[in-house]
Amino acid sequence: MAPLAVDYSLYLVTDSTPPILGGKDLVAVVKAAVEGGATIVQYRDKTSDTAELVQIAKELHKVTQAVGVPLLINDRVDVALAAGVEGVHVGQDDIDLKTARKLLGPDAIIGVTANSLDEALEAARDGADYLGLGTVYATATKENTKSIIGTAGVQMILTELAKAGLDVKTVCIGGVNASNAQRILYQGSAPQKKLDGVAVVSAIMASNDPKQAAAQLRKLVSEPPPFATATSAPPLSRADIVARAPSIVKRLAEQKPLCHNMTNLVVQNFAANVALAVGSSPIMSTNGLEAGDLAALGGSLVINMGTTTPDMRSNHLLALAAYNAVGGPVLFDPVGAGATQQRRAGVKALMSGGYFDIIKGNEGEIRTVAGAQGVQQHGVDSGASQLSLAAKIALVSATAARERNIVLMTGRTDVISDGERTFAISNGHAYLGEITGSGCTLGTTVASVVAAEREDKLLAAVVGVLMYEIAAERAAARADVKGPGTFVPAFIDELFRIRQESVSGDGSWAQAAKVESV
Ligand code: 3NM
Repeated sequence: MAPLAVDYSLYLVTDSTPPILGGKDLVAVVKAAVEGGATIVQYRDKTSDTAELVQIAKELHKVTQAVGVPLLINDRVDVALAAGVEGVHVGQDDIDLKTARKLLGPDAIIGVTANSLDEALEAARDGADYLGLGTVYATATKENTKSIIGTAGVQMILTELAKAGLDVKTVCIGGVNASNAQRILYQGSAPQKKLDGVAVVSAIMASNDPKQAAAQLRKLVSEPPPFATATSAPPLSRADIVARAPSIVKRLAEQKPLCHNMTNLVVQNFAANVALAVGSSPIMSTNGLEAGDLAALGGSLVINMGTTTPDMRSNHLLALAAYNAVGGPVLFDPVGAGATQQRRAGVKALMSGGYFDIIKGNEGEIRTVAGAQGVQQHGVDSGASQLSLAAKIALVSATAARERNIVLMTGRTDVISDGERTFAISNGHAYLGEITGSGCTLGTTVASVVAAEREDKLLAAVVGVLMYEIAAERAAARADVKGPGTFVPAFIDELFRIRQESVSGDGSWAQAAKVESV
């Protein structure tokens, strides 16, 4: 077995091809990278002749040895032996692990690429020191990758390795860069087993300043992302929620945080009015280029995928990155996610492009987010429910655990979970289904509350749902409400009234909460 002290946190894989290395000198780039903070290096060169490989490996080894960083050779045990480096990395089509171990001995570091659970389990059982898990995201650096497994695939493999009691080290590879490294470590890790690092090629090798690129990545991988939830979730009962909801709504009203809505053309005005009624300050900017300035103001963001266009998707991705960078809460409303190919692709692009603190949708939308095959929504409505309450609870909590966020599935009974704590909420009124934008403006309400209560985002989201749905019940019960048309203004009034009551210390509205821990 290899020495225990290997630091896998920033694993550099080299590439000598012109599209990546450009006109730079390989040895100089590696020197800069290890000085910047790369903790382990793999020399990967699929084209040079053997004599040249050995020569370059020796030069690289001088550079890595000087800073105490291990050097591995991709695929070629003979080159590793000839250059006297610390080990090899083998792919599934390379020399097998057991033979490599026999040739290199017990102290060599031997890593194996694993694209699937079976490959990972086999390599770990056969004594690999570490696994390279991937491909996380599609990458131009290696076009013939086998399968794109995303953070969900990485996390699943880690969970199973932990269950099998295999404590092999792991890094993940494919499309990792400074914009996503922290999120990939966060969402790719499992509760029982964390990733030990990220492996990158182009993020360092293609950089004009590889030392700075490595230093930036090293700093990023040593810290949790700004949006990470720090502590393990405290238990939460209905009584806690009812007791705390009014003070959270009061805080929202007092803070009046920005609620930035990138929403569809249908609901912009309604969403802005709902934000005002619940106590946040709405801005409806769809320009991704100004999202950085807005994110700095400390509010939350709603990304609503309705009436989407390719241009809007780019703006959504810019805004998502801006809010993720400062830890500003982001709610994703994947409107009509299962309705068209464009929207299914949109869900994938957004979910692999950033972190959503909360994903809110109807049954069809959440099933699409969860990855169910063959979900066909007819338009943006969910259609007839196909899942029992128990199945909804299982799906919502598993998806939240996988994404390490909060998932809210709306319906006659709403189900909401952070992967550990799950609640069913059955407030609301049928009129909400008779007006346009009720789902979208629920997103605005939840995002507004989360902007004011960030310690426990699940609690905040539950309070948002309750405020919204109890206001709907109160509005529908009014004598002046005769149908959906008169319901809308009364509903805005009731949201406002709940806010005013909370501010004045009357929290009785929360007694109407039909929420239970499930
Ligand atoms: N192996 P970049 S992906 C070398 O999936 C390699 O096994 C992969 O390059 C795998 O960091 C990959 O530039 C290339 O995206 C990763």
